[in-house]
Amino acid sequence: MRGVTQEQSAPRVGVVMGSRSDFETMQGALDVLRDLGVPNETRVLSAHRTPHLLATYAARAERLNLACIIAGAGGAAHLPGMLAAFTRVPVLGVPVQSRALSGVDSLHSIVQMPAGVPVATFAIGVAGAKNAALFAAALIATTDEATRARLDAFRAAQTQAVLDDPFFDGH
Ligand code: RP5
Repeated sequence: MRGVTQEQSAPRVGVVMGSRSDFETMQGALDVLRDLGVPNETRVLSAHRTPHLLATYAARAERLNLACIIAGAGGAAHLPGMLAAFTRVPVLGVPVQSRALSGVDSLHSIVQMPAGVPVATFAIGVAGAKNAALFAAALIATTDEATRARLDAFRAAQTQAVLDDPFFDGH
């Protein structure tokens, strides 16, 4: 029983960010993972400020057999690409909205990976963080029935919320 409990609480997704200042954005991913019951762990890792830690975390992700890593970063956002260089664990990149260029710099930095080292890239900001978490849940749902059921319920509730809106005319 103890072993089962440990296995259930072992992280399946890593949520990492380049700075504490990214937390407000990445909270969107953490909220979704919590609501869908996906065990996860969070780290601040910087491609620029803590490059060695980044490499260590990539090795940990493989050791834990994480389903994926959600990596958020802003500006010269090298974190997702560098993680992808160090591990075959799929990396889902979230461009954080930067002050100087509103996140377009982050988006371009993350999405324009050269062929051979892929990073799945999401929208700028909280929408991207939430969708990355939903995508992570969908990956896990391919082999985990409980996650599949929770994801289906989330989507059904989302649809129902539109149908229940008084402005919806039924057509
Ligand atoms: C990036 O630089 C981080 O991902 C963050 O979005 C940005 C700014 O970091 P701080 O100066 O706020 O720590 O590496």
